[in-house]
Amino acid sequence: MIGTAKVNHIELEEKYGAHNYHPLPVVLAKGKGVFVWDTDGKRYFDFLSAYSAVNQGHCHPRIIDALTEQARTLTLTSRAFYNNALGEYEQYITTMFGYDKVMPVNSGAEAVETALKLCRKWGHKVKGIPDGQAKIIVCAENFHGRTIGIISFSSDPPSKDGFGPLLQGFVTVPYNDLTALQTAITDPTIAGFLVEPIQGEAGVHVPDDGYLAGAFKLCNENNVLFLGDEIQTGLARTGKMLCCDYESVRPDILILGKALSGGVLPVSAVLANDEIMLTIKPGEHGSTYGGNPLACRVAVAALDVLKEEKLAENAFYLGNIFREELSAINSPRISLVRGKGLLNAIVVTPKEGKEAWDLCLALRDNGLLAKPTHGDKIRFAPPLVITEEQLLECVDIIRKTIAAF
Ligand code: IF1
Repeated sequence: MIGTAKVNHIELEEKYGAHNYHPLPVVLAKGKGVFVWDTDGKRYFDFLSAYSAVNQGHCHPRIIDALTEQARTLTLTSRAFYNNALGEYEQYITTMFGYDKVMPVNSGAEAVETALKLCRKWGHKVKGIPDGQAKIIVCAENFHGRTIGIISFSSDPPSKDGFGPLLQGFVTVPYNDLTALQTAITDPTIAGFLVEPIQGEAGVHVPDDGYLAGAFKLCNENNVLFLGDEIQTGLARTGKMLCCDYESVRPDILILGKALSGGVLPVSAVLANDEIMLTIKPGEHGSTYGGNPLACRVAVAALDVLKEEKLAENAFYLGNIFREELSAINSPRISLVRGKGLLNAIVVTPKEGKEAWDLCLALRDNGLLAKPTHGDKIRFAPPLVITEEQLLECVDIIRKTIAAF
């Protein structure tokens, strides 16, 4: 509150903030576990989880304690010097995921860009692709971030139109299509294949069983690196620690972000073995905040919580119940239910001008927050700490809202 007048937060954002989002009209002020509260104290189930960044639930005490403890001690040294948190974190995360080394960075897009640089560098130094000629295969309908390099291979016009000139060196193949990948991958200048195990932004597009394993096999057979973007699907979201675990695929370059910090501050990571990671020498890559002590302590706590609270198992178990219950709502308005673990989406059939957005407004009024993606799809992704009882309560909210829709 400024003085006695009630601050109109939406007006302030409208007037003073970039208009690069179209938020659902709700102003949040507090978060705890699966719940968020608005400025009027109304409670909602959060079914977006900040795009899967708060898998551990809002303001998880273990993570907040790690943050506050380190925040009072040492927050940032830059990598010009060593510090007593980075090495321990690096050992922890590389041991947990089974890689020789980790490159610590901050945002998801920064991690994807880092992975692309590592892949190109390896392509040149190890595979022997002439400098400047390395190509990376990407999938249509991908979403890997918003930098100019990444949008250069987006197939979504709003993400790329008007931002040219774009980066070259990418080949697009249809997602979930091994034949197309097989045709593209034999080109000797291909250094890598970048893929989301499930396409989140495209509306939770789950590939056929065997797709990831088949793609991984094609990469191995053609000396091409498999780059797994697990920024949204990783860290227990889909019912396994990594979505690639469903098919025992171990990406040559593993990309993590979002829930790596439990929604507390931007932390991302790129993991790879020495043959790839050591192609980058001192002075060839970096970042001011990459590997800062605060991020290291928070990330260790965030990963601990995933394991100790068995959040992958919970997501696996509750995800099946969620999809069963949603599919049983045989409403003409829901044309599809798909997902893995607690990353799910429904496709809403518009009727009399009412579409997914309107359904989300009605869900908000009934105490559940979700957001449409690509027009007609609604992604449902609650924090993985949700209980069965809470999940069934949310199914009732969704069922009731759709019935009245
Ligand atoms: C927005 C989407 C989700 C990601 C994958 C890299 C990044 C993301 C698989 C980049 C980020 C966020 C970005 C946010 C909305 C959200 C999103 F709709 F954009 F696609 F989750 F599905 N790889 N996804 O999902 O990570 O740089 O944002 O930390 O840009 O609107 P970031």
